[in-house]
Amino acid sequence: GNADVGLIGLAVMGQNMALNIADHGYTIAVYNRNYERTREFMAHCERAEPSRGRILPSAELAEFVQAIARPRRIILLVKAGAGTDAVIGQLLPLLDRGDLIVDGGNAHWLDTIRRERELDAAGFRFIGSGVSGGEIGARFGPSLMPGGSAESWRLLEPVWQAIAAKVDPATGRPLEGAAPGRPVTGGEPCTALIGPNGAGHYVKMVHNGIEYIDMQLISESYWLLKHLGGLEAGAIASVFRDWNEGELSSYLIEITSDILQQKDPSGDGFLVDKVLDAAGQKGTGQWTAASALEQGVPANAIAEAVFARALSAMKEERVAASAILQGPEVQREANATHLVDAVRNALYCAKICAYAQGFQLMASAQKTYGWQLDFATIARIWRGGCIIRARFLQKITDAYTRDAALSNLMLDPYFRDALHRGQDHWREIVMLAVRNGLPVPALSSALAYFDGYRSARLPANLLQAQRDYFGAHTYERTDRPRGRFFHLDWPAPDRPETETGT
Ligand code: NBP
Repeated sequence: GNADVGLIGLAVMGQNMALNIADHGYTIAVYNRNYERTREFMAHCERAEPSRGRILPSAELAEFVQAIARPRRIILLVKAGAGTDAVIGQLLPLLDRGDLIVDGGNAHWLDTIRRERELDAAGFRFIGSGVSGGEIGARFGPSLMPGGSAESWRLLEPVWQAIAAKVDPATGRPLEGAAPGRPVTGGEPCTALIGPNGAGHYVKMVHNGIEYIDMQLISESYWLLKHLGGLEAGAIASVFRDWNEGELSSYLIEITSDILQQKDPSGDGFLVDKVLDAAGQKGTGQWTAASALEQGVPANAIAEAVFARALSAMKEERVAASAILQGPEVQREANATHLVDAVRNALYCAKICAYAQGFQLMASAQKTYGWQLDFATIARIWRGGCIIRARFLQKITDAYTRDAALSNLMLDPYFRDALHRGQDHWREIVMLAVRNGLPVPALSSALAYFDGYRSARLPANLLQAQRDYFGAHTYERTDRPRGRFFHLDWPAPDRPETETGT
């Protein structure tokens, strides 16, 4: 065969990525379990896609494999989990040693570690790659986060660099304007080898966790402007449009502005006011929070964003409770201009903390899994293509370029100064929300993280004493070196304090 690449799974993501690859001049063999999907896709290509001549459909998996030049590069975009294992199992007997399988699904990183190990032992290559940007990203330039060996990456790199989102190196902004058959050329591609085995999928997962908190922070800000400022959706759209001109400039702020100004196509008023307030989730936010708990990394704002979705989903229970549990009357703020400014600062400060948490989580995971992550590069490839793309990410790249070993993003001079500038407003906003009974779990937990992280002393002295009291868990002393542990028989304090071995 002489197709340059193969792709399995022609649902939304697979179709769009296949077209992206073909638009970049590659010949691509495609296969889907249910052939009807393949037929529909090819019919669409015939109607509307200039690159259709480079897309080669197969009805049979063996025929598909034979159509691809060796060493083969085969991209999987099937439902993550059992679907991925099933496809790999069917493929293996048809492949030759040295062929490369690339899993572009949202796999759990531990599955990716396992698959890479199993395939490597059998003589095959495997890359688990995060793909971000939804269907539009897949079509015209996603952010791609591959994990695998350097040799595997050499096979995939030209394709991944070609199809990834491109960023203007001078401004750090995504290059736009791609259309079917006319991809964007030039610019820095939003992809780089993240690390071995599961590193790419782990980083993609953290990206999604950050996406959860970014969205939650924006939603809380909208809620405060609505209830404390008394602004209607259309007015809040203008606020977000202004914010999109400054340091908050990002894809999520931009689409929020679009969403808020959208009128209800089937009635009066704004559509957002009619959308049911019950959030769904597909699991990557939950994985991020669970991984943070497992690693003992305080990513509390990211976890709050997952819990906030869970609480929102209890719609009927909340409606029933709202008739029973009472809070304060909401008092409008007289000065809307000040409110808007204060909310903007609160949002920006909390966003810095949220990203600090995401990067701390990755810093911890790399120790656990033996990766060496380059945080400047990770922020760099998130500048375009993905859902969290933002001007802000250039600042993160700059911070890790200044100091690759930065222990926390908040300590970088740029972000430190931003937190110092914004924190009065941030505190004011959290206090206003609390006083008015408006829930702001993300804005307030990020503030608790900031205040906790910058506190040389915390009340854990008492907590540790409690642990020693009921469980003899011992304590260290502020007036003794770290690593020396003491115990007191608290109910009988005339017994002497003892120093224990460990
Ligand atoms: P889905 O996640 O809905 O998966 C549908 C595809 O998986 C179809 O091609 C289906 O084939 C195939 N499939 C299934 Br289900 N079980 C299979 C099996 N046992 N053997 C072979 N094929 C099987 O598609 P998607 O939304 O395009 O997402 C693809 C991947 O990309 C997923 O892992 C997803 O998590 C990830 N992702 C999605 C997005 C997004 O925005 N949607 C973004 C980033 C990553 P069939 O037609 O025969 O049923």
